[in-house]
Amino acid sequence: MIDRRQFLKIAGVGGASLLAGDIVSLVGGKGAVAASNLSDKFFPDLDIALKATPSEVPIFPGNPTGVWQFQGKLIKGSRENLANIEGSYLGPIIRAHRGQKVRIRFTNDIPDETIVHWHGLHVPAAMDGHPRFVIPRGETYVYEFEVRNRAGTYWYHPHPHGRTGPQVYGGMAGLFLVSDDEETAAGLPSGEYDISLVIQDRIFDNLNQLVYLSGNHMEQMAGFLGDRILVNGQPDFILPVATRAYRLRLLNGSNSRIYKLAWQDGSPIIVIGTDGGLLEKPVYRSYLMLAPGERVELWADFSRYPVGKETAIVSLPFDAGMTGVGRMGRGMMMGGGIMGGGQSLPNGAGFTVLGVHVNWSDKTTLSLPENFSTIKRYRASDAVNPGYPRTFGLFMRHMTWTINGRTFQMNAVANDEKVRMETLEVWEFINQGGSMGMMGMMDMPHPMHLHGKQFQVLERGGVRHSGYVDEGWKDTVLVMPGERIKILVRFEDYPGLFLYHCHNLEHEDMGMMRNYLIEETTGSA
Ligand SMILES: [Cu+2]
Repeated sequence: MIDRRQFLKIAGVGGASLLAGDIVSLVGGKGAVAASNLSDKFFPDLDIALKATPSEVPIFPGNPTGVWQFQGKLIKGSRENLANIEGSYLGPIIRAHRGQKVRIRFTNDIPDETIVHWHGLHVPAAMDGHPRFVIPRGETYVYEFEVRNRAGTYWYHPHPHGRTGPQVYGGMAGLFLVSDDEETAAGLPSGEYDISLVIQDRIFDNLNQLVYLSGNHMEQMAGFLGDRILVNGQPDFILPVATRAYRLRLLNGSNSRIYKLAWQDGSPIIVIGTDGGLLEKPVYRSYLMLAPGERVELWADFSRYPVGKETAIVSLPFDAGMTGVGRMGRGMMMGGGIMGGGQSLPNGAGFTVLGVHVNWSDKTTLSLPENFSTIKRYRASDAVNPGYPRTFGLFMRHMTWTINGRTFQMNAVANDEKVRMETLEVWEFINQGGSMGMMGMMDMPHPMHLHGKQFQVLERGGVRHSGYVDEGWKDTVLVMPGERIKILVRFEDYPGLFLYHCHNLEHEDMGMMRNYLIEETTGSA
Protein backbone atom coordinates (compact mmCIF):
# COMPACT_ATOMS: atom_id res chain seq x y z
CA MET A 1 0.00 0.00 0.00
CA ILE A 2 1.35 3.38 -0.94
CA ASP A 3 -0.22 6.50 0.49
CA ARG A 4 -0.39 9.70 -1.42
CA ARG A 5 2.62 11.33 0.21
CA GLN A 6 4.80 8.33 -0.48
CA PHE A 7 3.34 8.22 -3.95
CA LEU A 8 4.40 11.78 -4.64
CA LYS A 9 7.83 11.06 -3.24
CA ILE A 10 8.21 8.06 -5.49
CA ALA A 11 7.00 10.08 -8.42
CA GLY A 12 9.73 12.56 -7.47
CA VAL A 13 12.32 9.82 -7.58
CA GLY A 14 10.96 9.05 -11.02
CA GLY A 15 11.60 12.64 -11.98
CA ALA A 16 15.20 12.44 -10.79
CA SER A 17 15.64 9.25 -12.69
CA LEU A 18 14.24 10.97 -15.76
CA LEU A 19 16.87 13.65 -15.46
CA ALA A 20 19.48 10.93 -15.45
CA GLY A 21 18.15 9.95 -18.85
CA ASP A 22 16.68 6.64 -17.79
CA ILE A 23 13.36 5.31 -18.93
CA VAL A 24 10.92 5.41 -16.09
CA SER A 25 8.23 2.84 -15.69
CA LEU A 26 5.20 3.75 -13.66
CA VAL A 27 3.11 0.70 -13.10
CA GLY A 28 0.29 -0.65 -11.08
CA GLY A 29 -3.08 0.13 -9.63
CA LYS A 30 -1.79 1.02 -6.19
CA GLY A 31 0.21 3.99 -7.36
CA ALA A 32 3.40 4.62 -9.17
CA VAL A 33 6.49 2.50 -8.99
CA ALA A 34 9.57 4.02 -10.44
CA ALA A 35 12.19 1.82 -12.00
CA SER A 36 15.27 2.53 -14.00
CA ASN A 37 13.96 0.39 -16.82
CA LEU A 38 10.82 -1.13 -18.26
CA SER A 39 8.86 -3.28 -15.89
CA ASP A 40 10.02 -6.88 -16.09
CA LYS A 41 6.70 -8.03 -14.64
CA PHE A 42 4.60 -6.63 -17.45
CA PHE A 43 4.29 -8.68 -20.61
CA PRO A 44 2.65 -6.54 -23.26
CA ASP A 45 0.62 -7.92 -26.15
CA LEU A 46 1.15 -4.61 -27.84
CA ASP A 47 4.28 -2.48 -27.49
CA ILE A 48 4.48 0.89 -29.21
CA ALA A 49 7.02 3.70 -29.33
CA LEU A 50 5.10 6.95 -29.62
CA LYS A 51 6.85 10.24 -30.20
CA ALA A 52 5.55 13.81 -30.15
CA THR A 53 7.60 15.75 -32.64
CA PRO A 54 7.63 18.89 -34.78
CA SER A 55 6.76 18.01 -38.35
CA GLU A 56 5.37 19.39 -41.58
CA VAL A 57 2.33 18.19 -43.48
CA PRO A 58 0.77 19.24 -46.78
CA ILE A 59 -2.70 20.64 -46.04
CA PHE A 60 -3.06 23.24 -48.78
CA PRO A 61 -1.24 23.70 -52.09
CA GLY A 62 2.02 25.57 -51.60
CA ASN A 63 3.78 25.70 -48.26
CA PRO A 64 3.46 22.68 -45.99
CA THR A 65 2.01 23.41 -42.55
CA GLY A 66 4.21 23.17 -39.48
CA VAL A 67 2.61 20.97 -36.82
CA TRP A 68 3.34 19.02 -33.67
CA GLN A 69 2.53 15.43 -34.33
CA PHE A 70 2.37 12.02 -32.68
CA GLN A 71 4.35 9.43 -34.65
CA GLY A 72 4.27 5.76 -33.78
CA LYS A 73 6.47 2.73 -34.29
CA LEU A 74 5.38 -0.80 -33.61
CA ILE A 75 7.73 -2.73 -31.35
CA LYS A 76 5.40 -5.66 -30.75
CA GLY A 77 2.02 -6.34 -32.33
CA SER A 78 0.55 -6.66 -35.79
CA ARG A 79 0.08 -4.06 -38.48
CA GLU A 80 -3.58 -3.45 -37.61
CA ASN A 81 -2.52 -2.32 -34.14
CA LEU A 82 -0.95 0.86 -35.44
CA ALA A 83 -2.24 2.60 -38.57
CA ASN A 84 -1.05 5.94 -39.88
CA ILE A 85 -3.53 8.31 -41.47
CA GLU A 86 -1.74 9.16 -44.71
CA GLY A 87 -0.98 12.84 -45.20
CA SER A 88 -2.56 13.86 -41.91
CA TYR A 89 -1.04 15.54 -38.88
CA LEU A 90 -3.16 13.24 -36.68
CA GLY A 91 -1.36 10.58 -34.73
CA PRO A 92 -1.59 6.92 -35.74
CA ILE A 93 -4.77 5.00 -34.94
CA ILE A 94 -3.98 2.56 -32.14
CA ARG A 95 -6.18 -0.55 -32.08
CA ALA A 96 -6.33 -2.96 -29.17
CA HIS A 97 -8.64 -5.76 -28.08
CA ARG A 98 -10.24 -5.70 -24.66
CA GLY A 99 -8.05 -7.59 -22.21
CA GLN A 100 -4.83 -6.91 -24.08
CA LYS A 101 -1.87 -5.50 -22.25
CA VAL A 102 -0.49 -2.38 -23.86
CA ARG A 103 2.86 -0.69 -23.38
CA ILE A 104 3.43 2.72 -24.91
CA ARG A 105 6.87 4.32 -24.63
CA PHE A 106 6.09 7.96 -25.07
CA THR A 107 8.98 10.24 -25.97
CA ASN A 108 8.62 14.00 -25.91
CA ASP A 109 10.45 15.62 -28.80
CA ILE A 110 8.58 18.94 -28.85
CA PRO A 111 10.07 22.09 -27.29
CA ASP A 112 7.46 22.12 -24.52
CA GLU A 113 6.56 19.98 -21.52
CA THR A 114 3.87 17.42 -22.23
CA ILE A 115 2.22 14.14 -21.21
CA VAL A 116 -0.38 11.93 -22.93
CA HIS A 117 -3.89 11.27 -21.68
CA TRP A 118 -5.89 8.25 -22.92
CA HIS A 119 -9.28 9.87 -23.14
CA GLY A 120 -12.03 7.50 -21.99
CA LEU A 121 -9.79 4.61 -20.99
CA HIS A 122 -10.10 3.14 -17.52
CA VAL A 123 -6.46 3.00 -16.38
CA PRO A 124 -4.49 3.44 -13.14
CA ALA A 125 -3.88 7.01 -11.98
CA ALA A 126 -0.20 6.92 -12.93
CA MET A 127 -1.15 5.84 -16.47
CA ASP A 128 -3.76 8.53 -17.01
CA GLY A 129 -1.57 11.41 -18.15
CA HIS A 130 -2.21 13.79 -15.27
CA PRO A 131 -0.30 17.07 -15.75
CA ARG A 132 1.84 16.32 -12.67
CA PHE A 133 3.55 13.69 -14.84
CA VAL A 134 4.71 16.06 -17.60
CA ILE A 135 8.09 15.34 -19.11
CA PRO A 136 10.44 17.81 -20.82
CA ARG A 137 11.82 17.40 -24.32
CA GLY A 138 14.07 14.42 -24.67
CA GLU A 139 12.47 12.34 -21.92
CA THR A 140 10.37 9.19 -22.09
CA TYR A 141 7.35 8.13 -20.04
CA VAL A 142 6.35 4.51 -20.19
CA TYR A 143 2.67 3.61 -20.03
CA GLU A 144 1.71 0.05 -19.20
CA PHE A 145 -1.92 -0.88 -18.76
CA GLU A 146 -4.50 -3.50 -19.52
CA VAL A 147 -7.35 -2.46 -21.82
CA ARG A 148 -10.45 -2.91 -19.70
CA ASN A 149 -12.86 -0.77 -21.68
CA ARG A 150 -15.69 -1.95 -23.84
CA ALA A 151 -15.22 -1.85 -27.58
CA GLY A 152 -15.44 1.76 -28.64
CA THR A 153 -13.84 4.90 -29.97
CA TYR A 154 -11.40 6.41 -27.51
CA TRP A 155 -8.62 8.88 -28.21
CA TYR A 156 -5.36 10.27 -26.93
CA HIS A 157 -4.11 13.80 -26.62
CA PRO A 158 -1.65 15.84 -24.53
CA HIS A 159 -2.59 17.03 -21.05
CA PRO A 160 0.01 19.44 -19.62
CA HIS A 161 -1.54 22.10 -17.44
CA GLY A 162 -2.09 25.35 -19.30
CA ARG A 163 -0.77 24.03 -22.60
CA THR A 164 -3.31 21.42 -23.71
CA GLY A 165 -5.13 23.83 -26.04
CA PRO A 166 -2.12 24.89 -28.11
CA GLN A 167 -0.65 21.36 -28.22
CA VAL A 168 -3.87 19.69 -29.41
CA TYR A 169 -4.35 22.59 -31.81
CA GLY A 170 -0.83 22.08 -33.12
CA GLY A 171 -1.82 18.59 -34.21
CA MET A 172 -1.32 16.30 -31.23
CA ALA A 173 -4.30 13.93 -31.17
CA GLY A 174 -5.03 10.39 -32.25
CA LEU A 175 -7.62 7.65 -31.98
CA PHE A 176 -7.46 4.60 -29.73
CA LEU A 177 -9.99 2.04 -30.94
CA VAL A 178 -10.92 -0.86 -28.69
CA SER A 179 -12.54 -4.04 -30.00
CA ASP A 180 -14.14 -6.87 -28.06
CA ASP A 181 -16.05 -10.10 -28.64
CA GLU A 182 -19.44 -8.51 -28.09
CA GLU A 183 -18.73 -6.04 -30.86
CA THR A 184 -17.53 -8.80 -33.20
CA ALA A 185 -20.75 -10.72 -32.58
CA ALA A 186 -22.82 -7.65 -33.47
CA GLY A 187 -21.79 -8.00 -37.12
CA LEU A 188 -21.31 -4.31 -37.84
CA PRO A 189 -19.52 -3.05 -40.96
CA SER A 190 -15.80 -3.63 -40.48
CA GLY A 191 -12.46 -3.16 -42.19
CA GLU A 192 -12.64 -0.45 -44.86
CA TYR A 193 -16.33 0.05 -44.06
CA ASP A 194 -15.54 1.11 -40.50
CA ILE A 195 -14.36 4.70 -40.89
CA SER A 196 -13.07 7.15 -38.30
CA LEU A 197 -13.64 10.86 -38.83
CA VAL A 198 -11.94 13.40 -36.58
CA ILE A 199 -13.56 16.83 -36.83
CA GLN A 200 -11.52 19.93 -35.96
CA ASP A 201 -11.45 23.64 -36.77
CA ARG A 202 -8.37 25.72 -37.50
CA ILE A 203 -7.23 29.14 -38.73
CA PHE A 204 -4.43 29.36 -41.30
CA ASP A 205 -2.42 32.40 -42.30
CA ASN A 206 -1.59 33.12 -45.93
CA LEU A 207 1.57 31.02 -45.66
CA ASN A 208 -0.57 28.00 -44.66
CA GLN A 209 0.60 28.15 -41.05
CA LEU A 210 -1.66 27.56 -38.06
CA VAL A 211 -2.85 30.60 -36.16
CA TYR A 212 -3.83 30.17 -32.51
CA LEU A 213 -4.92 32.67 -29.88
CA SER A 214 -3.04 35.91 -29.50
CA GLY A 215 -2.90 35.42 -25.75
CA ASN A 216 -5.75 37.82 -25.13
CA HIS A 217 -7.72 36.85 -22.03
CA MET A 218 -11.12 37.50 -23.60
CA GLU A 219 -10.31 35.17 -26.47
CA GLN A 220 -9.39 32.45 -24.04
CA MET A 221 -12.61 32.98 -22.09
CA ALA A 222 -14.56 32.44 -25.29
CA GLY A 223 -12.48 29.49 -26.48
CA PHE A 224 -10.68 29.09 -29.79
CA LEU A 225 -12.85 28.92 -32.92
CA GLY A 226 -11.37 28.30 -36.36
CA ASP A 227 -12.84 29.31 -39.68
CA ARG A 228 -11.72 26.17 -41.57
CA ILE A 229 -13.28 22.80 -40.80
CA LEU A 230 -10.87 19.89 -41.13
CA VAL A 231 -11.73 16.20 -41.15
CA ASN A 232 -8.85 13.81 -40.46
CA GLY A 233 -6.60 16.82 -40.94
CA GLN A 234 -7.93 17.73 -44.41
CA PRO A 235 -10.02 20.74 -45.49
CA ASP A 236 -13.01 20.30 -47.82
CA PHE A 237 -13.07 16.64 -46.91
CA ILE A 238 -14.97 14.28 -49.19
CA LEU A 239 -15.70 10.72 -48.08
CA PRO A 240 -15.99 8.35 -51.05
CA VAL A 241 -18.41 5.50 -50.32
CA ALA A 242 -20.08 2.51 -51.97
CA THR A 243 -23.77 1.68 -52.09
CA ARG A 244 -23.75 -0.21 -48.81
CA ALA A 245 -23.79 0.25 -45.03
CA TYR A 246 -20.92 1.86 -43.12
CA ARG A 247 -19.95 2.37 -39.52
CA LEU A 248 -18.83 5.97 -39.07
CA ARG A 249 -16.99 6.92 -35.88
CA LEU A 250 -17.01 10.66 -35.26
CA LEU A 251 -14.72 12.42 -32.79
CA ASN A 252 -15.04 16.11 -32.04
CA GLY A 253 -11.35 16.89 -31.65
CA SER A 254 -11.89 20.65 -31.75
CA ASN A 255 -10.69 22.92 -28.97
CA SER A 256 -14.03 24.59 -28.32
CA ARG A 257 -16.38 24.24 -31.28
CA ILE A 258 -19.64 22.34 -30.83
CA TYR A 259 -21.28 20.66 -33.82
CA LYS A 260 -24.99 20.11 -34.35
CA LEU A 261 -24.63 17.25 -36.80
CA ALA A 262 -27.24 16.25 -39.36
CA TRP A 263 -27.49 14.72 -42.80
CA GLN A 264 -27.80 17.40 -45.41
CA ASP A 265 -31.01 15.90 -46.81
CA GLY A 266 -32.65 15.60 -43.40
CA SER A 267 -32.42 11.80 -43.19
CA PRO A 268 -32.47 10.59 -39.60
CA ILE A 269 -29.10 10.07 -37.96
CA ILE A 270 -28.84 6.49 -36.73
CA VAL A 271 -26.64 6.38 -33.65
CA ILE A 272 -25.10 3.06 -32.62
CA GLY A 273 -22.45 4.17 -30.15
CA THR A 274 -21.28 6.92 -27.80
CA ASP A 275 -18.09 7.74 -25.86
CA GLY A 276 -17.95 4.39 -24.07
CA GLY A 277 -18.87 2.12 -26.96
CA LEU A 278 -21.92 0.57 -28.52
CA LEU A 279 -25.45 1.35 -27.45
CA GLU A 280 -27.82 -1.52 -26.76
CA LYS A 281 -29.83 -0.70 -29.86
CA PRO A 282 -29.91 2.03 -32.49
CA VAL A 283 -31.39 5.41 -31.61
CA TYR A 284 -32.69 7.87 -34.17
CA ARG A 285 -32.13 11.61 -34.07
CA SER A 286 -32.87 14.34 -36.58
CA TYR A 287 -29.60 15.90 -35.41
CA LEU A 288 -27.13 15.44 -32.60
CA MET A 289 -24.91 17.71 -30.55
CA LEU A 290 -21.22 16.77 -30.46
CA ALA A 291 -19.09 18.75 -28.04
CA PRO A 292 -15.27 18.76 -27.80
CA GLY A 293 -14.04 15.38 -26.58
CA GLU A 294 -17.27 13.53 -27.37
CA ARG A 295 -17.55 10.63 -29.81
CA VAL A 296 -20.52 9.17 -31.56
CA GLU A 297 -20.83 6.18 -33.86
CA LEU A 298 -23.29 6.12 -36.73
CA TRP A 299 -24.85 3.50 -38.95
CA ALA A 300 -24.84 5.05 -42.43
CA ASP A 301 -26.49 3.04 -45.18
CA PHE A 302 -25.90 4.40 -48.68
CA SER A 303 -27.50 1.43 -50.45
CA ARG A 304 -30.62 3.46 -51.23
CA TYR A 305 -28.59 5.92 -53.29
CA PRO A 306 -27.53 5.65 -56.95
CA VAL A 307 -23.86 5.83 -57.83
CA GLY A 308 -23.07 9.51 -58.40
CA LYS A 309 -25.21 10.74 -55.52
CA GLU A 310 -23.63 13.48 -53.39
CA THR A 311 -24.68 14.16 -49.84
CA ALA A 312 -23.04 15.67 -46.78
CA ILE A 313 -22.87 15.81 -43.03
CA VAL A 314 -23.60 19.36 -41.97
CA SER A 315 -23.55 21.34 -38.75
CA LEU A 316 -26.88 23.12 -38.30
CA PRO A 317 -27.09 26.61 -36.82
CA PHE A 318 -27.89 26.75 -33.11
CA ASP A 319 -27.89 29.19 -30.24
CA ALA A 320 -24.66 28.57 -28.36
CA GLY A 321 -25.84 30.95 -25.66
CA MET A 322 -22.82 33.13 -26.07
CA THR A 323 -24.10 36.13 -27.92
CA GLY A 324 -22.78 38.13 -25.02
CA VAL A 325 -19.27 36.82 -25.54
CA GLY A 326 -19.58 37.41 -29.25
CA ARG A 327 -20.75 40.94 -28.66
CA MET A 328 -18.01 41.62 -26.18
CA GLY A 329 -15.45 39.88 -28.40
CA ARG A 330 -16.43 41.90 -31.43
CA GLY A 331 -16.31 45.05 -29.38
CA MET A 332 -12.80 44.21 -28.30
CA MET A 333 -11.86 43.30 -31.83
CA MET A 334 -13.04 46.61 -33.15
CA GLY A 335 -11.59 48.54 -30.28
CA GLY A 336 -8.25 46.86 -29.83
CA GLY A 337 -7.70 44.95 -33.03
CA ILE A 338 -6.58 41.98 -31.00
CA MET A 339 -9.16 39.28 -31.65
CA GLY A 340 -8.30 36.32 -33.86
CA GLY A 341 -10.35 35.34 -36.87
CA GLY A 342 -12.53 32.96 -34.87
CA GLN A 343 -15.47 35.30 -34.79
CA SER A 344 -15.90 34.90 -38.53
CA LEU A 345 -17.39 31.45 -37.91
CA PRO A 346 -19.01 31.67 -34.47
CA ASN A 347 -19.99 28.67 -32.39
CA GLY A 348 -23.49 27.82 -33.59
CA ALA A 349 -22.94 28.93 -37.19
CA GLY A 350 -24.11 26.52 -39.89
CA PHE A 351 -21.70 24.94 -42.41
CA THR A 352 -20.82 21.71 -44.20
CA VAL A 353 -18.63 19.38 -42.15
CA LEU A 354 -17.84 16.82 -44.85
CA GLY A 355 -19.11 15.74 -48.23
CA VAL A 356 -20.09 12.16 -49.00
CA HIS A 357 -19.86 10.95 -52.60
CA VAL A 358 -21.41 7.62 -53.56
CA ASN A 359 -18.75 6.51 -56.02
CA TRP A 360 -19.24 2.83 -56.66
CA SER A 361 -21.73 0.04 -56.50
CA ASP A 362 -21.50 -2.69 -53.89
CA LYS A 363 -24.13 -5.39 -53.66
CA THR A 364 -23.31 -6.27 -50.05
CA THR A 365 -26.47 -6.06 -48.02
CA LEU A 366 -26.14 -5.57 -44.32
CA SER A 367 -29.15 -4.82 -42.21
CA LEU A 368 -29.03 -2.76 -39.06
CA PRO A 369 -28.90 -5.16 -36.11
CA GLU A 370 -31.69 -4.78 -33.56
CA ASN A 371 -29.30 -5.21 -30.66
CA PHE A 372 -25.56 -4.60 -30.43
CA SER A 373 -24.75 -5.03 -26.79
CA THR A 374 -25.95 -5.11 -23.23
CA ILE A 375 -25.62 -2.12 -20.95
CA LYS A 376 -26.24 -2.64 -17.28
CA ARG A 377 -28.01 0.50 -16.15
CA TYR A 378 -26.96 1.94 -12.83
CA ARG A 379 -29.81 2.68 -10.43
CA ALA A 380 -29.82 5.94 -8.52
CA SER A 381 -31.09 4.02 -5.50
CA ASP A 382 -27.79 2.11 -5.41
CA ALA A 383 -25.81 5.35 -5.10
CA VAL A 384 -24.38 6.44 -1.75
CA ASN A 385 -26.05 9.85 -2.24
CA PRO A 386 -29.26 9.26 -4.21
CA GLY A 387 -31.05 12.39 -3.02
CA TYR A 388 -27.97 14.55 -2.50
CA PRO A 389 -25.89 14.81 -5.64
CA ARG A 390 -22.32 16.01 -5.35
CA THR A 391 -22.82 19.35 -7.09
CA PHE A 392 -20.43 21.22 -9.34
CA GLY A 393 -21.37 24.76 -10.26
CA LEU A 394 -19.85 25.98 -13.50
CA PHE A 395 -19.46 29.74 -13.44
CA MET A 396 -17.15 32.67 -13.86
CA ARG A 397 -15.33 34.22 -10.94
CA HIS A 398 -12.68 36.94 -11.08
CA MET A 399 -12.88 36.85 -14.86
CA THR A 400 -12.00 33.19 -15.10
CA TRP A 401 -14.00 29.97 -15.54
CA THR A 402 -14.29 27.93 -12.37
CA ILE A 403 -15.79 24.76 -10.95
CA ASN A 404 -17.50 25.64 -7.67
CA GLY A 405 -15.47 28.84 -7.70
CA ARG A 406 -12.17 26.96 -7.75
CA THR A 407 -9.48 26.62 -10.39
CA PHE A 408 -6.86 23.94 -10.91
CA GLN A 409 -4.20 23.21 -8.31
CA MET A 410 -1.70 20.57 -9.36
CA ASN A 411 -1.78 18.31 -6.31
CA ALA A 412 -4.64 19.72 -4.27
CA VAL A 413 -7.98 18.09 -3.70
CA ALA A 414 -10.74 19.62 -1.59
CA ASN A 415 -12.73 17.62 0.95
CA ASP A 416 -15.77 17.63 -1.30
CA GLU A 417 -13.65 16.16 -4.10
CA LYS A 418 -12.84 12.93 -2.27
CA VAL A 419 -14.77 9.80 -3.11
CA ARG A 420 -14.61 6.21 -1.94
CA MET A 421 -13.54 3.13 -3.88
CA GLU A 422 -16.37 0.72 -4.72
CA THR A 423 -19.09 3.33 -4.47
CA LEU A 424 -21.63 4.64 -6.93
CA GLU A 425 -22.32 8.39 -6.74
CA VAL A 426 -24.65 10.93 -8.26
CA TRP A 427 -22.77 13.98 -9.54
CA GLU A 428 -24.51 17.07 -10.81
CA PHE A 429 -23.01 19.69 -13.11
CA ILE A 430 -24.86 22.98 -13.10
CA ASN A 431 -24.10 25.50 -15.80
CA GLN A 432 -24.97 28.69 -14.01
CA GLY A 433 -24.46 30.62 -17.20
CA GLY A 434 -24.33 34.33 -16.86
CA SER A 435 -25.99 34.38 -13.47
CA MET A 436 -22.60 34.88 -11.84
CA GLY A 437 -21.11 36.63 -14.83
CA MET A 438 -21.02 40.21 -15.91
CA MET A 439 -24.48 41.31 -16.92
CA GLY A 440 -25.21 37.87 -18.33
CA MET A 441 -22.50 38.35 -20.90
CA MET A 442 -20.75 35.10 -20.21
CA ASP A 443 -23.15 32.31 -21.02
CA MET A 444 -21.07 29.49 -22.41
CA PRO A 445 -21.41 25.76 -22.99
CA HIS A 446 -19.13 23.53 -20.90
CA PRO A 447 -18.49 19.94 -22.00
CA MET A 448 -17.56 18.23 -18.72
CA HIS A 449 -15.14 15.28 -18.77
CA LEU A 450 -14.16 12.82 -16.05
CA HIS A 451 -10.85 11.00 -16.31
CA GLY A 452 -10.64 7.27 -15.90
CA LYS A 453 -14.38 6.62 -15.82
CA GLN A 454 -17.32 5.91 -18.05
CA PHE A 455 -20.56 7.11 -16.49
CA GLN A 456 -24.28 7.20 -17.25
CA VAL A 457 -26.53 10.20 -17.59
CA LEU A 458 -29.28 10.06 -14.99
CA GLU A 459 -31.21 13.21 -15.67
CA ARG A 460 -31.05 16.56 -17.42
CA GLY A 461 -32.71 19.69 -16.12
CA GLY A 462 -33.27 23.15 -17.58
CA VAL A 463 -32.78 21.63 -21.00
CA ARG A 464 -32.81 24.13 -23.86
CA HIS A 465 -31.46 21.88 -26.59
CA SER A 466 -32.06 18.39 -27.91
CA GLY A 467 -29.88 16.08 -29.92
CA TYR A 468 -28.17 14.59 -26.88
CA VAL A 469 -27.53 10.85 -26.85
CA ASP A 470 -27.71 9.79 -23.21
CA GLU A 471 -28.55 6.14 -23.82
CA GLY A 472 -25.00 4.82 -23.59
CA TRP A 473 -21.75 5.13 -21.64
CA LYS A 474 -20.27 8.63 -21.55
CA ASP A 475 -17.05 10.23 -20.38
CA THR A 476 -17.88 13.75 -21.58
CA VAL A 477 -21.24 15.52 -21.35
CA LEU A 478 -22.26 18.83 -22.80
CA VAL A 479 -23.82 21.20 -20.29
CA MET A 480 -25.36 24.14 -22.13
CA PRO A 481 -26.00 27.48 -20.38
CA GLY A 482 -28.78 27.12 -17.83
CA GLU A 483 -28.72 23.32 -18.01
CA ARG A 484 -28.05 20.92 -15.14
CA ILE A 485 -27.12 17.34 -15.62
CA LYS A 486 -26.98 14.45 -13.16
CA ILE A 487 -24.71 11.52 -13.84
CA LEU A 488 -24.13 8.19 -12.10
CA VAL A 489 -20.48 7.27 -11.75
CA ARG A 490 -18.87 4.28 -10.06
CA PHE A 491 -15.36 4.39 -8.61
CA GLU A 492 -13.59 1.07 -8.86
CA ASP A 493 -10.35 -0.77 -9.60
CA TYR A 494 -7.94 2.15 -9.44
CA PRO A 495 -7.59 4.52 -6.49
CA GLY A 496 -5.73 7.78 -6.69
CA LEU A 497 -5.83 11.26 -8.08
CA PHE A 498 -7.80 11.83 -11.29
CA LEU A 499 -9.08 14.90 -13.12
CA TYR A 500 -12.45 16.31 -13.99
CA HIS A 501 -12.63 19.37 -16.19
CA CYS A 502 -14.25 21.33 -18.94
CA HIS A 503 -13.17 19.98 -22.34
CA ASN A 504 -13.29 23.40 -23.91
CA LEU A 505 -9.49 23.33 -24.04
CA GLU A 506 -9.09 27.06 -23.49
CA HIS A 507 -11.29 26.83 -20.40
CA GLU A 508 -9.31 23.83 -19.21
CA ASP A 509 -6.01 25.64 -19.74
CA MET A 510 -7.19 28.64 -17.73
CA GLY A 511 -7.94 26.33 -14.82
CA MET A 512 -11.50 25.01 -15.29
CA MET A 513 -10.16 21.71 -14.05
CA ARG A 514 -9.86 20.03 -10.65
CA ASN A 515 -8.54 16.84 -9.11
CA TYR A 516 -10.77 14.28 -7.50
CA LEU A 517 -9.33 11.62 -5.23
CA ILE A 518 -10.55 8.04 -5.10
CA GLU A 519 -9.70 6.84 -1.62
CA GLU A 520 -9.31 3.21 -0.75
CA THR A 521 -11.81 1.96 1.76
CA THR A 522 -9.87 1.17 4.91
CA GLY A 523 -11.25 -1.77 6.85
CA SER A 524 -14.88 -2.77 6.63
CA ALA A 525 -17.62 -0.28 7.22
CU1 LIG B 1 -15.95 25.37 -20.22
